[in-house]
Amino acid sequence: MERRKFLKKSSIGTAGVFSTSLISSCQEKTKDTSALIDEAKIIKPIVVCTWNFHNATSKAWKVLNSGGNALDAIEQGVMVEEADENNQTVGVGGRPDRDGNVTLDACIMDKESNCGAVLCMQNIAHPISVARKVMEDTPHVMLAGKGAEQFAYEKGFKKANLLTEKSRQEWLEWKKTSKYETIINIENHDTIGMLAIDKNGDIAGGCTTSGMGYKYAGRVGDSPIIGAGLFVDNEIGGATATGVGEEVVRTVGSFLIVELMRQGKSPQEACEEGVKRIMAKNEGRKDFQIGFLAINKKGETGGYCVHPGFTYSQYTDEGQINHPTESFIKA
Ligand code: SD4
Repeated sequence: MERRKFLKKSSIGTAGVFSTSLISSCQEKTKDTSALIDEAKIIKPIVVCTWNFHNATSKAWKVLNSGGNALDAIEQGVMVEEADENNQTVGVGGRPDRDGNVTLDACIMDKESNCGAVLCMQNIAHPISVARKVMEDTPHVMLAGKGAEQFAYEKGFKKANLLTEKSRQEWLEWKKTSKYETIINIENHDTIGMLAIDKNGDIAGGCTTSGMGYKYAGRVGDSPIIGAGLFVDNEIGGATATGVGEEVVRTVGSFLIVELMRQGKSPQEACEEGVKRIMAKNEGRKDFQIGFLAINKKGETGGYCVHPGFTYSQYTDEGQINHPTESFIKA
């Protein structure tokens, strides 16, 4: 009895010593990394987002350039796409699930690793703002479905019709030939993931989508999952993803990319490694697109994708540019 107690105590002791030394070595590494950053060389403020959503980066830039913080820039930036009826992968105008219901996913993360998300939420036009309310006003990180919608009403959000006539007509067409089967389409894109650094050098990120078109009812992809569709560590950088979420979830893609940057990779190298990890688990498959976008604490950015075609929009005090990216499968 006494011996068992001793063993238990000593193993806890060992684990304690081990984890303490592990934690302190990690902390040292983190400290070293930031010590290497030459303040004068940091590009800030800066905002980047998936695809060529220049209106979204313009809006975010206005917030950053007038001294606003990265979190406000993210929220206001991605709201531009959520409100755009012509973008059929985000917010109002998004393609419905196979039953004809538009369900939205979004998440947001700040410099202190606070985060909030809504999953599979209907009838609310700005899921990113509801995600922020989850982060700021509840003890939770994620709210899903009816609960998320109810919470949004409690916070003053108004009920909105998300299904536009265009998306409804396309869904009706799809129903004629689809046999009710969801198809993973390599052109399934236009989700917005955004990363920003404000004038104080603090990073935030957000991601918002209507998900895969004609998905099963209740399906949730990577976009509202912290670590998969988005991850921010204010000491290191941030990453976000677009494309077929199932594959991003399987590798916890955005977390992986931030961890690779922590180990010393550039944002570009980290995104390439992230895509390669996914492709290693999908040998021979060519039927899906994924794009990763990353930024590090210095304001360096990178992007990489499975198939050609992924671009990202960037805004700094040098103006706005569109970055094409390289791809794993060549054109
Ligand atoms: C999802 N990743 O729900 C999202 C879809 C997407 O560009 O990114 N489309 O899987």
